[in-house]
Amino acid sequence: MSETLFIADLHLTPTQPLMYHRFLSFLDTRVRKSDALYILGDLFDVWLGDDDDDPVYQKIKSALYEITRCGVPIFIMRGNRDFLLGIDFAQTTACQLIDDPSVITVYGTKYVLTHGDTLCTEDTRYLDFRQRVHLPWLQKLFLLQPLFLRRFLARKIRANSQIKTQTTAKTIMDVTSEGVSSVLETQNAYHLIHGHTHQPAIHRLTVNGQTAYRFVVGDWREDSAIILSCTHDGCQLIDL
Ligand code: LP5
Ligand code: MN
Repeated sequence: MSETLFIADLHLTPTQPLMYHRFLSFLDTRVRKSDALYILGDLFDVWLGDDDDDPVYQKIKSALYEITRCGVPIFIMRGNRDFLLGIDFAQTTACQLIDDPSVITVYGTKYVLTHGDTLCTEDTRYLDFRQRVHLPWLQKLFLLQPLFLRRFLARKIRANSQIKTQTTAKTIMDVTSEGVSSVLETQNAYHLIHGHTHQPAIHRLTVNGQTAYRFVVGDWREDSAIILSCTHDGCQLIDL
């Protein structure tokens, strides 16, 4: 069966072997037989630079390369946790880094792909933070720092973010209909796929007077991993 797979928010980290083993086995089984895999951000819980040589990251990179080497293309979008994924990572794994947003046509249907964080247009504190950490000069400066310092700063930012996400209304941290309509209208498309909110669902909406669909893939947990599988017949969410 021809299928193209979409996943996001795996949040892989060396301290959670169950999760990365599940990803390695997913690559080796379903992905190996697929037409392509799109990873829509937050493959990693945090990415502090391509020079981080933790053995677990090496294992994941080898597994990705093993699949791309066999001819299955893997596309990776950066998320709000792993926005520092860079050229070295792409070269080692032969994965293709794609922009956020990206527009693709799969089995004759046009899809807009995005991580999803920029659709949360009411979370202005986050969007302000995002703009800052995407400044190329700041990223360069950060990547020049020794890893222990990068880890220290990342821990501080994560702690700050954890307090924020626990104390902020869920509605503020969700996508807004303005954010969703705006990206679809700009790209002149009627199908949107994203992650980030960890609220897997297929939503029907109206854009420019036409029916549109918003597919939200789930995050990966110990007991579930909700991915999107698209074929010639359409797309469906599947719990692995
Ligand atoms: O990921 P999640 O769901 O928990 O929360 C996100 C938003 N938070 C983030 C931050 C990430 O969790 C941490 C990223 C670590 C990156 C490390 C590299 C740093 C490099 C920097 C240099 C180039 O994305 C959260 C959203 C939520 O999604 C829902 O959409 O609300 O947004 C925030 O929490 C951001 C806050 O609103 C503002 C943060 C101010 C940070 C100030 C840090 C001060 C630390 C000082 C260090 C000396
Ligand atoms: Mn995210």
